[in-house]
Amino acid sequence: MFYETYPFSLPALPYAYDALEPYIDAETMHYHHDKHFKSYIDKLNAALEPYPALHDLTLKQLLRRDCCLPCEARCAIMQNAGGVYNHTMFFKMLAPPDTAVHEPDGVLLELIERDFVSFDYFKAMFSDRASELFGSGWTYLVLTQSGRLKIVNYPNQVTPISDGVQGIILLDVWEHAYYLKYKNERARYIDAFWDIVDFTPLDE
Ligand code: MN3
Repeated sequence: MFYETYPFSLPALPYAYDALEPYIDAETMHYHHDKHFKSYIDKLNAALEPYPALHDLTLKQLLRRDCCLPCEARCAIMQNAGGVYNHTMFFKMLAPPDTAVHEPDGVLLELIERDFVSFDYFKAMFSDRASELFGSGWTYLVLTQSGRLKIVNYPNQVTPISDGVQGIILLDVWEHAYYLKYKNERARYIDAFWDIVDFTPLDE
């Protein structure tokens, strides 16, 4: 997906729509993947269509090119490319509760223990940051250029690429990600996330 260029297409979910039950319900997954995610793909393609010079760029190249995009299309391209990038990462790093790798190991675990003391303490801090995110956005664990892990809240469809850092795990804190099942109880959705997050390394 991250090597794809215009026209972008909706990647299939790597598991069944009901595979994340009871933590995320099938109806939410249908709306989230088939409507919300698809809408970012469609709007990104529409925004890029008039600009053949941008048709050979990957998602990351587009997101890094923020300053040099055509003025009149810059917002539409950045917002929708961000939506495509964030949702691609998000659906890839979830997995059915019985197959998900619930805890990191190796280098990532060492970095988490160095920067957050323990994995449990990291989870509590990540959950707190997701709870306090105001409005719509994403909570990310990122690796900075100096090699430190940080938990960062990004508004709307901003991505870690705009900070020049590498996203590792992320949680969609837009209401569309949880409202059908959890209504106003965002904390219950955040708790459920830890049962379906998959620490199998991302193959970027
Ligand atoms: Mn979403």
